[in-house]
Amino acid sequence: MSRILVVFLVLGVACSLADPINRNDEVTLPQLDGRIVGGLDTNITFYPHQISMRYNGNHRCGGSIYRNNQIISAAHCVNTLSGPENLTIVAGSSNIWYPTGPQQQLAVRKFIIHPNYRKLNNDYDAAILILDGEFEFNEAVQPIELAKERPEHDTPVTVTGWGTTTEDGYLSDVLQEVSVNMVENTQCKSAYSIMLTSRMLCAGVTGGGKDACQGDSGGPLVYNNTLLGIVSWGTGCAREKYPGVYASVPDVRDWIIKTVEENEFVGKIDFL
Ligand code: 4AZ
Repeated sequence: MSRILVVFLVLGVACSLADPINRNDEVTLPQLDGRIVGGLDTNITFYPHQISMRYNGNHRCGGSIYRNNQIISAAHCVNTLSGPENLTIVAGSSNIWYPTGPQQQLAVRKFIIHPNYRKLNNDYDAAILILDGEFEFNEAVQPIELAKERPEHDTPVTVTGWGTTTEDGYLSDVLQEVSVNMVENTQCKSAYSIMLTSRMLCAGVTGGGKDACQGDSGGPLVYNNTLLGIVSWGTGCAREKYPGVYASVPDVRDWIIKTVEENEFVGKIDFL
């Protein structure tokens, strides 16, 4: 009896493995046309404030150059680290695997997380990284100014990075750019409810397909050549009705300016 059962079991398993219908059950994901998600290859000289934050040499997050020795990124990119050891900042290259020019790399001296950062919902998701040394500015390495206010609903804004090109996909080797539109917080609340705070802003496109994704975190959302947002979080990537969420730079601007001033000389004056 048990032998007959085993034969049936083996036959059943063999049939199900050979059955093409089973393979057709695999979920077919929508084919998106590019990277970041839905973006295009770009050149660092168009986004010379963009940096790659590396942990033990591996790309971890994006960020933006604010001063020659100071980087703006996301708190959640560094809050799980005990200190700045093993963090480096790479500027001046479009490609994270194969440098496209004279890229510059500096170690991180210290990082400062926004004092109101809340891990639970990523409120105030901003951090400043003070570098060990200074970047030399050129056409591929430049600072960016801070936006003073939010543009109105539907205004096109641009996000860049080397993050994954699909949810759970791979990082992009070439820097990606994608244009998304401002989504008012009142509307964005329909996706994120009480998780969305007034220190966050949302951007996306109707129908989805364009967004920041994992590895873009900490990187810049740019409007009018100013830093408007810091890539922060979202439900998946590029999903319809789930815009990307960014730390709103106009809402953490005063803290950035104060903190940058307080740390102006850290890492610069070693002889005092
Ligand atoms: C992340 O995990 C992440 N679609 C970044 C951005 C978005 C989602 C997730 C927004 O770093």
